Amino acid sequence: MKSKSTLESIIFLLLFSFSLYAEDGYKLWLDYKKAPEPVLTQYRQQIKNLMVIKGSSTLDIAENELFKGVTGILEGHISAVQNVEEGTVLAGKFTDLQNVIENDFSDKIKLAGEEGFVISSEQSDGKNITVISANSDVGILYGVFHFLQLLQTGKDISNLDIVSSPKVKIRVLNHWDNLDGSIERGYAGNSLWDWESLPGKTDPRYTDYARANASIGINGSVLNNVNANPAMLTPEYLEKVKVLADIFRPYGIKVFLSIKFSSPVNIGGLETADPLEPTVQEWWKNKVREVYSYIPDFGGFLVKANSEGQPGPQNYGRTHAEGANMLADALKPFGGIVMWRAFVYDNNVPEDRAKQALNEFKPLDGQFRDNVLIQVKNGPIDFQPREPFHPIFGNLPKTPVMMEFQITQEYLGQSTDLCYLAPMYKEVLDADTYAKGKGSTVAKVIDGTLEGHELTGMAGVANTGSDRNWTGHLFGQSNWFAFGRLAWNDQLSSEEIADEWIKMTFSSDPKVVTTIKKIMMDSRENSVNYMTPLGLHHIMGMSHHFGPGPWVSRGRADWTSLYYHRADSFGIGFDRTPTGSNATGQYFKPVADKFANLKTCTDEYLLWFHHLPWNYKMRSGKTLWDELCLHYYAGVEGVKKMQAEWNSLHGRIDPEEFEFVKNRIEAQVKLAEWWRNSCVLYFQQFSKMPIPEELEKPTESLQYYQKLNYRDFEAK
Ligand code: BDP
Repeated sequence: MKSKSTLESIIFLLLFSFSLYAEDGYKLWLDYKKAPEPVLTQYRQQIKNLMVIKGSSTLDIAENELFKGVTGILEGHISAVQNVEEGTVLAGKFTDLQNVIENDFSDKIKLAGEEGFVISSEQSDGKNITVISANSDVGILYGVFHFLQLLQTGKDISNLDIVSSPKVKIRVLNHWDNLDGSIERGYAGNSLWDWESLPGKTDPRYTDYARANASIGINGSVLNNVNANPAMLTPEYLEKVKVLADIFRPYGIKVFLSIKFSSPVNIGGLETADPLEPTVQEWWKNKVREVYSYIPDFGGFLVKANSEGQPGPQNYGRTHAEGANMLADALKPFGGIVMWRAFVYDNNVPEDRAKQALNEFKPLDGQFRDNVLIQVKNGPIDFQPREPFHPIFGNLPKTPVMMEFQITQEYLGQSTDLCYLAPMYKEVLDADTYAKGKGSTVAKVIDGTLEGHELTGMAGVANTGSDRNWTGHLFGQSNWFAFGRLAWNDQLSSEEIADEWIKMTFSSDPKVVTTIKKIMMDSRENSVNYMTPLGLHHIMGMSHHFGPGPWVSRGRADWTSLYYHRADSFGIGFDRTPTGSNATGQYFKPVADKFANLKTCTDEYLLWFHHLPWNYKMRSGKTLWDELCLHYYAGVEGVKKMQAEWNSLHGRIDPEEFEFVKNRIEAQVKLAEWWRNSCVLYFQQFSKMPIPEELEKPTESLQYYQKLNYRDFEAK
């Protein structure tokens, strides 16, 4: 009896630890699960064998992936063939396939461009085959991943005719990783890069990281924090960087580095970093040459200069253009680029922070070298739950402007909250700047079509770390995924991307897909509601940026909450109309008027642009105060709904993943309530109006909520 129960518990433990290992989130969206019926039977009829025309390490990777994927999805062994047969999936460069395929598809392959691919159902010698082709090796790798995605998401593959190419050229993750292994605004453990053990020792995760990125078309990694340590450019570190670059290369990923503008002084022994000083220019030229001696395909530099205390050209009375151009000149002979950030604002400048970046950069339009991109955060303040699009978009017609999205949820509940960010990314990409009349969307600014720029890019501040599941919250993976998918194709909808990710990550069970999609699609609006509804912004806790902090009043004015919400006995909100800071005036005409006019400014941006009385009558007919309360309460209710929806999936997805997310949402409910109670009670001090009767009142005092420690709200 006793021994039996021991045996049982051993078996249980074994099973449990197996499942622990199997479904701990490590595999991301690349866990090639068996396809459900009826598609499984169809796929088995259509895919009989595989053939990859090789010739490079990238193509070896493509072949391995194709085998691994198809074997998993079809749950069976698939053989390699040397000649095409009926049902072959054939992958290879266009030049190698031309003669095998009956139809001429040279036009399609032209459209695919340098990195894109073609996937089509073709005939070869009367046999039906599926072709994955491209002009480059990495294009084939992307094509293979896309083909596998079609299978993972149950798509019909009988009549394929796909041509796909990326909308932007530079699709890059920005890692805010420090050399000591910590990550600024990282919520998934430590840095993936183990600088200590590099270059001697590598980690299989470096390869898995590269593979995951390649699977969604990401082609660059900025390895270190924008608040850069100058040591990054020393030979000691360049040797380590080289090892990572060598691992990433066959996956089509280029390495970039953040640099500290004062490096010539910090590590070069010079007395100045003045960009117009010949010795400084020489120093950078030599340094860049040295970098390329380690990494021949090095991507270039990312620069945070004259921003939040970082040194820059202005320390020497020079402009951002002069600083950027000096670096651009050094990189140009090697094909490198500069991504120069526009995240600049200064407490000592007596101007609305939201206006400062455009004021700074507008006069410089046309002065940058052709290998410089200006990297702009999606909104004019700082990765808030909701911001109007940054007025720089459309306003620097002569300069390539790239997007900087934040994937790590610094202001969106970090790794405690489930918040799917694609709707936020899309909101900005789809916004119309009217720079050249109707239809001048931010997406068109970014992908270069509005002004005819060749150099284009999109950056995402990464949420990856050393946690087994990569991103802390399992749903953080969906944001990494969504960023890559949108950088490839900004026309995809949030729903489509969610649909793909759910099927690839969890299951194709319709109940699972519908339920999770609903949760994801509602999640961001819920966050906005319990954090910063109606256009409020920057009212989070000081420094850690996690919980509520509408009361934050100490320190630099533009880092306080009071600066942004401006609540007083009259009302609340930041007047950015012509009677206030006139930030609305930075937008093109119809947009400027839309934001400035109360009749046309939508509720989402109301308090971003207007300071309004507490009893202001909203579109709903309710007072501003009542609406504000209702939004805060709706946010919490929304999370509770997500909780019930998630819990309804019990038994339908992997138990470990189920429990993990369940726990996180429990923590999120508490966090949302903390935000709601704090903000409502805090603002009530000014409005002096009652919380609408139908809403359940906070049980404690404002002082109580104010004293709570944010760490107690982090999901464990
Ligand atoms: C802010 C972050 C800070 C970053 C800064 C930036 O709080 O850690 O250094 O952005 O983007 O949101 O430079």
